Amino acid sequence: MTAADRKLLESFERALARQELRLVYQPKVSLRDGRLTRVEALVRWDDPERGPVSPSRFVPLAEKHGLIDQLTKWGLKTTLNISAISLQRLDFPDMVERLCREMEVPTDRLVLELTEGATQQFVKLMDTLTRFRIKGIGLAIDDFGTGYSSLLQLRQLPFTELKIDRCFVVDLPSAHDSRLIVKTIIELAHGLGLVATAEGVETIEQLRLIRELGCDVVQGFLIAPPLEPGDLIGWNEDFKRRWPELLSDESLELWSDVEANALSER
Ligand code: G
Ligand code: MN
Repeated sequence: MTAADRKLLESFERALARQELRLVYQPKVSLRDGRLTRVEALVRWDDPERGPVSPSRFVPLAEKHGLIDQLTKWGLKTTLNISAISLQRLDFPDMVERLCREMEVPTDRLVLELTEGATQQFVKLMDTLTRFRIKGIGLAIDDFGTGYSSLLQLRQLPFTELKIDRCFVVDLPSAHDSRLIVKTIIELAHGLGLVATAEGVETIEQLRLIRELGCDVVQGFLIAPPLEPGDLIGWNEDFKRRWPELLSDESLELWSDVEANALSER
């Protein structure tokens, strides 16, 4: 362990003791019926000296400190971001399974969201990923279409869900090429038997387009920002009312026809 990591770990342990660490939960809803399918758990740590510390820095340390306990206690289907570093340990799937058993949470309720990094290529993690799948744990490929993620992974690795990076979602209403890319990614996901999820949906137009293109699950500020645990039930009640309203615009049909034609003309 480096000196910086040791310091971070010490601060992290202090933060845990002082309860400065918290989890927020961002709903993921079905584009078919607007129902809550899972929540993505996101860790927030505001260190008094460092300020907000990125989960990508402390999550590898956090996993050893009961983080998963807190998540799974929630009894909701949960997706959890996992750093590729912890995946290098072959016993990691066993550890996650053991925690699930201790918390009496069925493993098929858990989906791990993975982002590929420069030094942690998924293809090198085949054994670990396969072990997760054998245990029934789902695997989502996060931020698909950017960074290091590649088509090779989809062919070779046992993913169950593909998350379309928000950079493609942002300009769906304005950019033809983004729409084509998203459409193709969704078809690719479905062809491979994967759930297609769109991240970062912030506007009604984006929501309608992504639904139009056949995406399965949506997540983003329009649906809900990451929420405090106590706010989830209230949000869910409210969203059941909001969902039909989000889609009930007669002009939408006309408009999406125009879009569909434009796409097929390319
Ligand atoms: O890489 P990943 O998809 O796990 O990123 C999750 C982060 O994205 C969280 O920090 C969350 O707050 C943020 N986020 C969630 N929804 C939206 C959104 O609609 N727009 C933007 N810009 N960020 C979002
Ligand atoms: Mn994620």
